[in-house]
Amino acid sequence: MFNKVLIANRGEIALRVLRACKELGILTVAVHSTADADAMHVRLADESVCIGPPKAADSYLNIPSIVSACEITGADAVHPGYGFLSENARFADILTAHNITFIGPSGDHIRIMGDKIEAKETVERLGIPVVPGSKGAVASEADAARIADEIGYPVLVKAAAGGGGRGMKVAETAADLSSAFSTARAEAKSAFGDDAMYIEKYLGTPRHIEIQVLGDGQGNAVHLGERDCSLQRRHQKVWEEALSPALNDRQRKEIGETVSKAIADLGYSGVGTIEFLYEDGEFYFIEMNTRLQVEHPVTEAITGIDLVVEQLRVASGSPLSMTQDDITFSGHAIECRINAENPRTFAPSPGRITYYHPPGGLGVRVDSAVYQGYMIPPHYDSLIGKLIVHGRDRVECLMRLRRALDEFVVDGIQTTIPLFRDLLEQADIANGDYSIRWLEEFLAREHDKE
Ligand code: MV4
Repeated sequence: MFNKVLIANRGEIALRVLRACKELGILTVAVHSTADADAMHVRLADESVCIGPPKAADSYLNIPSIVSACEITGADAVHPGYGFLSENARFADILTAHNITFIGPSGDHIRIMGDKIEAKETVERLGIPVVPGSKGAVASEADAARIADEIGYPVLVKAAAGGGGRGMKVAETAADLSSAFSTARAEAKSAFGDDAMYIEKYLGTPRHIEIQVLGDGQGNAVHLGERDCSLQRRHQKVWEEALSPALNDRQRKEIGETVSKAIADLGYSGVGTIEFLYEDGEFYFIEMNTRLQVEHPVTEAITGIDLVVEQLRVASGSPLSMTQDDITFSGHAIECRINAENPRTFAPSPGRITYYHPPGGLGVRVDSAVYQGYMIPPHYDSLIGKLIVHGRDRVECLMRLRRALDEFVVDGIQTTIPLFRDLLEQADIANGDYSIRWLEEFLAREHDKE
């Protein structure tokens, strides 16, 4: 196992990683920008290094500063958390070249999954079902029109370098294709400097269901069930739950086994998430994330497995400590993302937390790095915490969530907590009856009421 791990992140995820390291007897190094000198991850780490000014590009994304911090402190591994450098293949390669372990998959696996065309080709070869669409990149508008006619409208034009919804346009009919293609392509060119495009059948009202996997790079892999992340706003997840209200045990076993076999065959090491759209009983792969995800605690709640501990174990060269038969799913878990935002407009609301009282009790977990008196800096994303509740079934989980939200007090700033109280009043939420469109339609209805 590692002696000392540097955590190349901030906020709640830096704390999450730090906790796993401490429980394994590993020393921790925090890095921070000048804006984060008072942050909790800095206070709780064994050592800390200031790596630059507030702007992320100059600190948390500054590879030379982070490598220097490793050399100064003698860290033998780096955990990247999520966001920032967590899916940067060059960072993984540079650390490896410096004899520092990147706690994550190989640079090559990150690179493959970062190119959405290559990712799709790769997983399709491994037996994972994908969305019908172009074979590889689409060269020209004429090519696009021919392929779209074959697939049938509506179609979605996507950027190979995209993900998270950027560089994506729907063409409802053949008449829309030319403008959809050129708009999406121009967007991709300016956002990513890469205008390779592909085309897919557009699915109208799917759910977003993702499968958590864990591989050891030695030919072993397991799946840890799915998370339903359909409740999103502008490609930001708001509420995640496990297991999905839409799947039965037979479907779960079938897609889970398909995915874990593919991940084993790929020789993948570390945690990963295979994202699917799910519509009319069918799964369609869209992307793979090669990092630990924000919503990983719902999977931890229903499996009892510490995903960060598993990351540390496989990154240090241990084979998987479990087989698929060791993994069972118990009860139901829901995560609410608590953002420092206006709960109606979602405008950021940084500032000082004047009073803070998190909920507690059986089945309640709060992952957060804030505290009473903490000043939320305006430079980073607005996630200030996650409330994760676990119950024996979904009904108990919903009741516990309502109770926990009622206990939660965050004063001095605006948060998304009131949104979750409203969501719990909705019959569709109580019934688990929602698609990727549900939340934006709900917010539009609420807006019209005012
Ligand atoms: C799609 C789709 C419908 N059909 N692909 C959005 C971001 C990127 N991860 C993939 N996305 C989508 N791909 C096909 N063929 C709809 C979306 C999509 C979406 C997906 C998951 C969660 C929320 C979403 C919101 C809008 C669009």
